[in-house]
Amino acid sequence: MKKKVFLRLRLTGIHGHMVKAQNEIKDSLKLIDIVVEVLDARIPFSSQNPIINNITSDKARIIVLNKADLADKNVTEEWKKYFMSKGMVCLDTDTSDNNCIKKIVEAIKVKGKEVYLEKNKQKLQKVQIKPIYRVLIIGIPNVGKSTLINKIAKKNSAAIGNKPGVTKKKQWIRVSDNIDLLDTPGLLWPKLDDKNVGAKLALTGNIKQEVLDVEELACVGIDMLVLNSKYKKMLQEKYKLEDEDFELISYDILEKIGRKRGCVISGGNIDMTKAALCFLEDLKSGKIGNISLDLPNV
Ligand SMILES: Nc1nc2c(ncn2[C@@H]2O[C@H](COP(=O)(O)OP(=O)(O)OP(=O)(O)O)[C@@H](O)[C@H]2O)c(=O)[nH]1
Ligand SMILES: [Mg+2]
Repeated sequence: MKKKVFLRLRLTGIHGHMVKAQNEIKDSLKLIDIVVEVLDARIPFSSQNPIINNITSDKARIIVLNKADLADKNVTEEWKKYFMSKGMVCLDTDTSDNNCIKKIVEAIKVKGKEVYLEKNKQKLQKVQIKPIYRVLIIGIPNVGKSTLINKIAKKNSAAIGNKPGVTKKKQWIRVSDNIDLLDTPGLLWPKLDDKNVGAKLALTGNIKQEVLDVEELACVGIDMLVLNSKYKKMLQEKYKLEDEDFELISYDILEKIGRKRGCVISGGNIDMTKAALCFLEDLKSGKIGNISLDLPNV
């Protein structure tokens, strides 16, 4: 069975509410001391919104590579080196790990103090004894911004959910006596014309799967994994594929995966939509292994 693989993104409707979110964030920036940009550790390049760079360029910034528990650890280390070489503070995190949360709070306090001292250098008035650091948490949908805030606050103040677009409006949350965090709706750039970026965002769950043809997306995902010998091996082990199976086109590999995953319908045929959904879920949730889809400097 053959099928031409071409990924079509149907992304109508994103533009309007993203522009609104962007304007809201611009308004809030006046109050902000530090910007914490949350990226998906599996796709730091594809999950970095260039608009965020533009609207926050004059602010102190901390880069958080979240969901590091799902990413390829060596690649994440490379990304940390990359961001640090650009003079940024960069931390990799898994929001279920309290040590990661502590490190973020520590980094906010260090940066906050720097910003505060710089801001008050010229002023003659008495400086506050305990300044309050105002922190904007920003990033594309579903990277874990609200989860991170709740963990830092040690309470459920922000709504979370495993789908993009859970946070609808900005919300200030006091997380300690001297840190206020501003949770914002995920900000996705309106121009998603890079086919690879769109696919990577969908493969990691940062844009809704419904806007894509799931079978095509699964094929693109398989192609990406097969290109990397380490990930190809993970795929082979997970679905008990034979070496010869990799001579097939991705649609036929998906059919094999569907068979292994029990997506069989009458006549022994494979329900390809179900096969695609199973594969995509396995990939997204880390069941195939720790996989990163973006490498630094590519
Ligand atoms: N594996 C893993 N999952 C995480 C991590 N942090 C958050 N999540 C999950 O990611 C999903 C999205 O989390 P949210 O905190 O709602 O994401 P958000 O960035 O606030 O999303 P929007 O409000 O839609 O912009 C939830 O299912 C979280 O449980 C992490 O470090 N590792
Ligand atoms: Mg949220």
